[in-house]
Amino acid sequence: MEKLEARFYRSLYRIRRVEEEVARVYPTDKIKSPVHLSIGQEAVSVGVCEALQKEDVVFGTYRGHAFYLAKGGDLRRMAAELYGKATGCTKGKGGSMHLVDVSVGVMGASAVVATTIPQAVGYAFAMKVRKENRVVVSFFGDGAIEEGAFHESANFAALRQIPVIFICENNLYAVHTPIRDRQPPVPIYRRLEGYGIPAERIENNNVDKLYERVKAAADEMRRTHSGPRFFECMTYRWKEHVGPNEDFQAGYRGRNEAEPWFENDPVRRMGEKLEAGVRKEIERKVDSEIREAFDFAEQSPFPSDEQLYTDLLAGA
Ligand SMILES: Cc1ncc(C[n+]2csc(CCOP(=O)(O)OP(=O)(O)O)c2C)c(N)n1
Repeated sequence: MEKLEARFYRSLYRIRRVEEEVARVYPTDKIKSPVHLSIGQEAVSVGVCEALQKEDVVFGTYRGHAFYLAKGGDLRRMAAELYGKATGCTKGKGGSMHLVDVSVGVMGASAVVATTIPQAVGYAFAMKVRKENRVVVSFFGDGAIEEGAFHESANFAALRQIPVIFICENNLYAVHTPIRDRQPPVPIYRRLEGYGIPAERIENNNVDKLYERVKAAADEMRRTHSGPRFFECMTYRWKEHVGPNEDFQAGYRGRNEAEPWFENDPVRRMGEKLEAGVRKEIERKVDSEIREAFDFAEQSPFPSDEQLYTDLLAGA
């Protein structure tokens, strides 16, 4: 069986390179939707999704390329979606912020902060009622903690012992406002004690630790149908909030703060654990997959006029 490190590296490198390609193409205006890149934060999606099984499901946010790919989403259909093409995973109507691939358990993403948290809890509640042995993961940022939807969801999940794993990607910012100006100085995970939800913090983009802890939690949930868990994952966004560029000149954070995160790059570090030949072969295959997927996106048609009116509202 393939070594865990090789699996991790393929997923980490693939997400990084896809997003670098998005950043490269973006100025041409061929990508028709705003993009919120996860460059720097890939370890969270990879650590979590590698710990899940195919039939487990994830809900997430507008910063969704990483979990979409880590959970097994189709890269060609994702690239086409960014281009607004009919072959995209939501037929070109959702764009980067609304990626879905139900066939691999990517249940959806939303541009509205915290809105997919109650959806994840509701889905997990239905699974519990049906006594299914699956696990639901809800990804969200530190900003979502400030929304009522998060607290109502946490309360309900604790009360009904719903098998949902909350993954808070704490990158220290909501758009340009640092967490210290938005929240009391108590670590997020500690605040979950108030709901009686077991919670812990994973420091430092630590993909191995996150994998190990989420796998243990998911396995236990499957076995015992136990209630919610919460992980606060410390990570850092390298690029601007929305768009393909760096923004250290914008004045709300300095490059010096980012330097330790650059030095501790989990993609490079995982690659260094592999034998050079193995690493190069992974990179070669991923690079050619990306070229092929972006060509597919470029060559695909836009939706026709008639298609623009389908799939917008559920049938009455
Ligand atoms: C309900 C709602 N309020 C405000 C916004 C505007 N908004 C978009 S992204 C964002 C910051 C969210 O930060 P965080 O949840 O930490 O996620 P990150 O962007 O850091 O991944 C805000 C306030 C929104 N999209 N939805």
